[in-house]
Amino acid sequence: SLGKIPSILDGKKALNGLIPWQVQLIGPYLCGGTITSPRIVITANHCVAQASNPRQWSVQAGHIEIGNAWGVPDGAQRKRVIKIMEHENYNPRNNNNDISIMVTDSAFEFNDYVKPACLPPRNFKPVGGDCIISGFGHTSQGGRASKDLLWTLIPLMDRQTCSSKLGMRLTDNMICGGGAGPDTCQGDSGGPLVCAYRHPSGEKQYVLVGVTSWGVGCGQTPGVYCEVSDHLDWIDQISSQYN
Ligand code: 4AZ
Repeated sequence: SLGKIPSILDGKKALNGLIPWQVQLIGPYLCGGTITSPRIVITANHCVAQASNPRQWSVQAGHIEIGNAWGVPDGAQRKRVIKIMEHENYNPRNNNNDISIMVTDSAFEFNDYVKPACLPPRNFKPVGGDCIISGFGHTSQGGRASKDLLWTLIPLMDRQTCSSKLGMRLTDNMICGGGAGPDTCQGDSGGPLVCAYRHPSGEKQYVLVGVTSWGVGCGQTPGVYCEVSDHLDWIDQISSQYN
């Protein structure tokens, strides 16, 4: 089993191919993202709100060590971003609708290490069970980015409890996970929160439930995620243009 490494916050090192939908955005800020179809990456709108020119960004998939501007490691796939669709109702004051869509210049080649995450069914509300967060973000509050892709399990938390723990009002597009303990932190933003879903066929799959968005510090209070199932029509509409 994997050793415990000080984390995403309290995360474990991802083995190659464990989180194949995770990408790292290479650009002005350290952020994560999720591949949902060959040319589509979902990320947080706050990652691109101050850097909305697609030429500033590329995305790297298929690698579990943090990338940089200087070269593409063996086995990794890096694509230029040609279009960024910001959510038209993103609110920078409270991070409502903190989701944006990136379109890459060409299709990712799916293999053992690069695979899309499934979108959740409409109105999917994961209940109970744990979800997975992942990223190259800071391993402690005010700390440094992780050299390795880290992941951990977190439980979701109901919005009311979360709101009272954060002392903040939450919109109904925000979902909370974690609490004291494993958590996302700066640099994990835009990355995936996936939860297990039992497909009608009986098969269990992980679906993209949230986009890492914000929190009050790291590891002390719940992290807040933008709820993907609220934005399925928009995601489908754009994705279908880039098949
Ligand atoms: C951030 O700064 C950030 N603990 C992301 C997630 C959390 C806190 C901060 C949640 O991008």
